[in-house]
Amino acid sequence: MKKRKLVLINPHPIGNVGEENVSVLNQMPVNLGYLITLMPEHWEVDVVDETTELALDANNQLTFQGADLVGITSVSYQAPRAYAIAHACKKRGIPVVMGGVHATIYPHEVAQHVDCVVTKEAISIWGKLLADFECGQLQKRYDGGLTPLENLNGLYPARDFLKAKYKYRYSGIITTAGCPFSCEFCSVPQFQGQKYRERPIGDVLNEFAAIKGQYRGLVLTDENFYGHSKKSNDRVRDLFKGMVERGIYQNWFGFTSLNIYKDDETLDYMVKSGCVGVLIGIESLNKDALYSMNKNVNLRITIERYYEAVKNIRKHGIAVWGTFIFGNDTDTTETFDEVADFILNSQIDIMTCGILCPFINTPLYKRLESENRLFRNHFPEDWTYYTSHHLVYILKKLSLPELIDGMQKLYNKLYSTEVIRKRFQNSRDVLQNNNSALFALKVNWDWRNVFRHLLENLKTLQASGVYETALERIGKKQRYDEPTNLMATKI
Ligand code: B12
Ligand code: SF4
Repeated sequence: MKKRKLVLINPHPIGNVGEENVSVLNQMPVNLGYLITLMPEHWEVDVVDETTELALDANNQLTFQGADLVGITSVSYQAPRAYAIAHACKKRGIPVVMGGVHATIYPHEVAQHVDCVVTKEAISIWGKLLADFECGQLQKRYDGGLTPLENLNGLYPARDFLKAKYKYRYSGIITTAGCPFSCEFCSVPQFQGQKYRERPIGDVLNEFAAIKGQYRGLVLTDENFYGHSKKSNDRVRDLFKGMVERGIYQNWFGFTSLNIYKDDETLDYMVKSGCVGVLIGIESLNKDALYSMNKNVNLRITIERYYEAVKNIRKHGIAVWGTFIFGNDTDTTETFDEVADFILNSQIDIMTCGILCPFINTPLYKRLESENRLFRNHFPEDWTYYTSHHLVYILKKLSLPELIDGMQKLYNKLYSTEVIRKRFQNSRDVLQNNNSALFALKVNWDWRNVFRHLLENLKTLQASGVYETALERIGKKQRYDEPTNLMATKI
């Protein structure tokens, strides 16, 4: 059979500083790892992860040779870079397949830049796509649908292959997928579906066991590993209990919601299985902001219980990593102090934050578009701003200088060397778990750099005059929430 070569690419816009710059988050692209596992024997594979090595040289020529087919993964902010790579492939006559979040949510745009678009999860159609390609019948679109996670039985991403090339120290592992909620800003319900899919725990345990000790840490790629019902809560307790019983100790962290705080038994198994932290989307301390985000999962717990929740999780030796969103329509100049006080008083171990981001086709995107508030909407170029580390719409109650001042204040209160040190001391004292405390320190340290870039992005926006022009266009002077300047709109 004719030998063929596939090159898989994780694109990265040059100069972007985001979560990929946090050491514990800079992990191998497990999505590409699944595609590699599914490759037929007569295919040779190479990978280019642009967070480490560029796929294009200074003249926008490909840096790799010999590909018969190129596959690119992309979330929205990576799309312009993905298209630049696809154009370079086209010049060399190499067909390109693109998949991932952006291709799933915005396939008609992607189709203008590549030969073949794969929507949703590729596992079920990847073999067919390759076979079609081999007989010259590559189709323009394949829809992989949502994979029942029972189908992953024994199918693990090709971690050894990826690690051999880039020496990754962290990896991801799937235990569930999907989310039944529909927060206004989030792409997950559209992309992974609203059904909460659970992978059989025996299979997850086998995968954990197969890679035990090979990585400094694993990230559970699930949106919420704890789940949304008593049944899923029981399942996940059995998973961590299974890790403990099988002696699979492995440092890991995952995303969940605050409601896990009441489940002492599960928290106990979690820490015994190696859990160092839980990342929780707290998003805001303002009830109206949570209502407008449709963040029911937090509203149910109630903001008043946040302190108790943080305290109880920490009591088990697990670091609490709270994420916050700024730039909400209800945010005022007071919001930043309120959040900083909450972080310091509740002693949350890690706080990371972003600017509200209207990811494509989310309810938030549609609302801001209908209110004429988006000013980064020259696509595809402007997708690079859709990371949560740029402002892309006109703020409601805040002016841009007020947002910058507020974020700067937050930075000063939480990220000075002295405060980071004090918080580390507190993590060590309270968690009584060096792994968790060091994990928190590492993230805080790396996040300080990401936060500086976020501030820089806002200041660059202010200096560019783009925000002022956007305000003028809709007849406002400083913010959306002020009377329209009719003179300006007439002009
Ligand atoms: C884990 C995770 C992370 C991890 C790891 C990311 C990584 N590089 O591996 C961390 C925490 C580092 C992270 C960072 C970021 N993330 Co993130 N992340 C996720 C999460 C929760 C799961 C992704 C995952 O690993 N799934 C498991 C793998 C196996 O599935 P998959 O990626 O979907 O791949 C399948 C298909 O998509 C398809 N496919 C994918 N690629 C390709 C390529 C080809 C050629 C083909 C054929 C098919 C194909 O087939 C795969 C197998 O079935 C998703 C939400 C979600 N539930 O999907 C958000 C999500 C992808 N992240 C998001 C964002 C915004 C980010 C950041 C920009 C945040 C920031 N402010 O910095 C950064 C970007 C970092 C980067 N360079 O990618 C958004 C993207 C939204 C959008 N429209 O752009 C999502 C959807 C979350 C959300 N709230 O909306 N993320
Ligand atoms: S933010 Fe979390 S809870 Fe809300 S829809 Fe997205 S994944 Fe679900």
